[in-house]
Amino acid sequence: MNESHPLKSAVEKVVGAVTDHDAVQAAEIPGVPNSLPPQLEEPTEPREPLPPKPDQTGPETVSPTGQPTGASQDQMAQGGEYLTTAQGVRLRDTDHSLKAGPRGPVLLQDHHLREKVMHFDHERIPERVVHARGAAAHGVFQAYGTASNITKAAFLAEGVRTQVFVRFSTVLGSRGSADTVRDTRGFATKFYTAEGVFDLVGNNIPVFFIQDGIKFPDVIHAGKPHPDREIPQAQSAHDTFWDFVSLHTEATFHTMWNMSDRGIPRSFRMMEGFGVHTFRLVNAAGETTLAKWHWKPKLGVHSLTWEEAQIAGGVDPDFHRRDLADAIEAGAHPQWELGIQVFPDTPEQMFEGIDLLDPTKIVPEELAPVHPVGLMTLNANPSNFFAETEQVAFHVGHLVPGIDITDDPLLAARLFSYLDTQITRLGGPNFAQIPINRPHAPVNDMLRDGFHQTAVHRGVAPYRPNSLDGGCPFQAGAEQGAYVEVPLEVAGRKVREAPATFSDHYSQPRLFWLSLSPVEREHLISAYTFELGKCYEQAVKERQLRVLANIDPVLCREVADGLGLPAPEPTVPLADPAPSPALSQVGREWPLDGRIIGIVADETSDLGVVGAVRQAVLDGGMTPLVIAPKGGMLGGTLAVQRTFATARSVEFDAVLLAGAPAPGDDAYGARDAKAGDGGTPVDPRVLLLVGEAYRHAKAVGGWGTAAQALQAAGIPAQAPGVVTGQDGEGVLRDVLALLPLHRVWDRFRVHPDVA
Ligand code: HDE
Repeated sequence: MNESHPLKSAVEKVVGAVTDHDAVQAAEIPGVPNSLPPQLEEPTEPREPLPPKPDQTGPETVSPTGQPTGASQDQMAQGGEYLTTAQGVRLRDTDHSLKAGPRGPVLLQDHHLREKVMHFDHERIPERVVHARGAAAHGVFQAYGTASNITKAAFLAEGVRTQVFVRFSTVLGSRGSADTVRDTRGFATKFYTAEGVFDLVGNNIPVFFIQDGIKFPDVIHAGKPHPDREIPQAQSAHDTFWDFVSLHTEATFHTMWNMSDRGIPRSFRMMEGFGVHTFRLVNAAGETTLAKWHWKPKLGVHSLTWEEAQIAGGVDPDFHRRDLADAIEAGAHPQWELGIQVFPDTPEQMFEGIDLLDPTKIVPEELAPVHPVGLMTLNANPSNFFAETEQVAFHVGHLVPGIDITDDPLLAARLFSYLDTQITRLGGPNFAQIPINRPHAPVNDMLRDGFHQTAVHRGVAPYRPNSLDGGCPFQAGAEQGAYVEVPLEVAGRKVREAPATFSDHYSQPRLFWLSLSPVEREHLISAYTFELGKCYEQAVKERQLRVLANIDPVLCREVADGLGLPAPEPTVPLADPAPSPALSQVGREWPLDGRIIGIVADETSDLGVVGAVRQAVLDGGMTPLVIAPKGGMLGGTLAVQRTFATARSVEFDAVLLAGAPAPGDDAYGARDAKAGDGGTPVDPRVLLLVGEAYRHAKAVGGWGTAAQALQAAGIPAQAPGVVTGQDGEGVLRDVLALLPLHRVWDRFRVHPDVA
């Protein structure tokens, strides 16, 4: 994000020295669409397609059978300077159909028209049945070697670097739905290991709604829009969801996580990830250990406020997608430590009274610490969303030697479902050959033919045993790196029932409640009240209140109060668990990489100071966005990224005012309803911006005449997290000192009973 920014150097490479001020500043601010700015007039000379932007890459160029080709990624993309048919024949005109005379009928013989429209007609594939909305990035995982005593997985051996592709997602919404809805987030990682692909298909919440995979269609049908009107989109605030979870009380804990701040993350970069199930790790000696996977973000766990999430859903439905791509483009590469909680592999598969096969339970980190085993860095954006993010196919059954499954009944259904669903979604059984899914290890599988077969197999004997192909491929033994299932004893009566150890649905929700800070509890109360308040059916609300009564009386009473209903008594004795401080997101400090700082300025601001503050933000690894009354260059020197009309507070982690801008020329309701009646001495959009930032407990700062603007916005000068002064860079320093806590938590008022 400075002189050496990759986009700037790429632009320089193509157009020569970049001297234009605008281009330099554009290069520092992520988000431009291509690696070269377009010229104003329609180009008249052909040229090769542009390379991807420097922050982008594509799948490794291994062959469909996982073998290195040494080919450059350019060869996966289309090339040549002239338009062709799909058969490579050059075309003279793609703007007019072939007709019998300019006003005559279109001729059936127009092969180009037919090919073009035929292909377009089939551009869409089915979206994922869940997790349809997502964004992804490439990266690398480097192992610490700390897990080598308990797993022989080669990618976890010390110093081994493994390419990864990670897709984050929401669960309920359709592909075009908003990013910031209240929902669980998917966190799926594909490790292209030397021993084949390992997929860690997790969520940002450590538990699940159901204990048995046979209930997955039920919970998803309940959460998806109502089947008659197909509303509401991408949210759980409706009757069918609460009808189901209030009856199916094993969903209580997961529902509670969704209602907490975890359900509305600030960024994919600021989420934890969890494998949810307990897995079985195997070391070289064949010894086994039970383990749970955790991803710990280097930037900490951070969430939106509900109002921010709602505003962002409208003003920037791509909020999380943009955040991830922009951060990577800006060089703020997000990192997570992979960690494991480990438990002895006893016949009971229990730990401290917790059934490790129950995916609705956590093991508090205070009981079983998370041991770091490696570091993941996401360092490149995909170069084509469809080819990579849409076509990537994860599967919990993509395991490598050293990692095995347990008898978690939720995991069992997943082991079937992921392979199965790809057949519909990706149109046949050969999806492993799609470039983003190709293993980076040689494939010799005897699987043959099928739709979209892109390998050209040799040999005549894809069967075993054979002699015609010399008996090949041979089966490997464990010593040749074969995947060998742990030879466990299996016994039992054939029944359809859950174990008694799965029956406690309330102790851990109570543990969660007791572990949250007062502000987080308030957010939980308001989320339940909001969601149930959107339900129509009284019985559904009352039934869910009964569930809440079994968690905590204050939680239940406050929600009941908001709904205008009496609070019921608990039906089970309330547990008294020790709180788990690790569950709270409040109180710790985190780095600021890739944060967005809005700087409001106009012609009356001291632009030298604004420039210096802007540069200091860039130097701190963050993105400064200059917000001015109109676009273009402020004072002829400072590129404007947002105008008072286009800016909205939700985009910024902190807002700085370089003065108190007078109303812009367009500050009246008919032009911009945000401006209302106008008539304020400071532009009303600026007052809204800073007022919202203040309300959302963000740091706010200003210099020059900014104090007047803050006063006009009703922001008390002495309020926590409000910084004013005459020295712009000093104000920035004080504001940045507030940001590591994520919010100015003291600004939220808390009900005395909740504190
Ligand atoms: Fe999934 N899930 N799931 N799930 N899941 C899918 O697979 C399923 C569950 C998760 O970015 C589908 O390729 C069943 C838990 C993620 O492409 C499907 C059950 C966890 C993603 C499927 C579960 C997850 C999916 C839809 C209960 C966290 C997105 C498209 C037994 C540990 C992956 C697809 C991506 C996607 C089935 C429960 C995580 C239908 C049957 C628990 C992150 O196969």
